[in-house]
Amino acid sequence: GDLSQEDFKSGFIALIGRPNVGKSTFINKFIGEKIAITSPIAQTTRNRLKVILTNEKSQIIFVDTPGIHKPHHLLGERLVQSAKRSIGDVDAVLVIFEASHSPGRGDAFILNLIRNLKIPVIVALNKWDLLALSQFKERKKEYFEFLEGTNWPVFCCSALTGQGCNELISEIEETLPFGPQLYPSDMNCDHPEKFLIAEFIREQVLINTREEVPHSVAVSIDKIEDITSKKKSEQKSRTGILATICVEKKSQKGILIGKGGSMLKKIGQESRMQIQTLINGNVYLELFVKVVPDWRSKSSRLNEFGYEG
Ligand code: GDP
Ligand code: K
Ligand code: MG
Repeated sequence: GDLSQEDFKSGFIALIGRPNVGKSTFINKFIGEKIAITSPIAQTTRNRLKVILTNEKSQIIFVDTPGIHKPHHLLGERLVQSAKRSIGDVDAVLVIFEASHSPGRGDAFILNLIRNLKIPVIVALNKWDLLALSQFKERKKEYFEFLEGTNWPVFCCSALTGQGCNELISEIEETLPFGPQLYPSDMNCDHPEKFLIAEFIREQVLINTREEVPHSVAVSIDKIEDITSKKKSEQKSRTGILATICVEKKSQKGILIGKGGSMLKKIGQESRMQIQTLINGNVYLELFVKVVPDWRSKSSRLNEFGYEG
């Protein structure tokens, strides 16, 4: 017979963890396509991104948060505020630790932040794939000692390989309250495409320039327009996108453009591929680089780039 509406579960779960533990990778794994941006560089996720996983029994809404760390400037403070605010609005928390390391001071900081929460907490020990068989027992023991007194369920898993992820999803489903479906079944992300396009470009900047252009980079999308040819023979859709990459220093602009424009070309080509997959059509992408001194310290600038205060 029909599945009773009363059996349906739905709710919000915040992903909490230090930078680079794999929060965004988890989200992408669950959804089965690339939504959250991931990179080996910390603080890639700046804005809270909601990702929605719907099946016949439940709707899980993940809230991806920026990695929590000690704030060094205004942007850093906003990242921590944003993470804290996410915890305030949700039904449960998924806290992710990196099993490839023993628990350290940064992990203790996270633990203290959530220790006294009144909502359920689920623990994922991620990157389990990086451990040698001989390390399993010892590392598990370290984390169980670290988490002593919490009674939270603990899952060993790998967001990269998918190992242990189904069990984790089942536990999250169990934990969520009974409730109606909140978003349409085919909606898997709450951000407009424009936001994701900017994030894809920013990701390629971070990947290609590594440490040389740090987190003082922001991307604004200036124009998106349909430039599909009117000719019947060229029916494939084509979207034109103009975007500006803002950096703080003139030297960073130089690095971003590269010798004879080679770096900017590479960033453009690689982000164009990602955007084409996202919007399922051809893309013409034009990138500009602009120096905006000190944008991270200016409140108005932060608002302009979408970082709510
Ligand atoms: P976030 O900052 O917490 O969102 O972390 P990301 O999802 O951006 O991941 C940071 C880095 O760790 C990326 O290079 C990922 O590919 C890598 N990573 C994430 N999960 C795993 C995992 O389970 N195993 C391994 N080996 N690498 C992972
Ligand atoms: K990251
Ligand atoms: Mg992230």
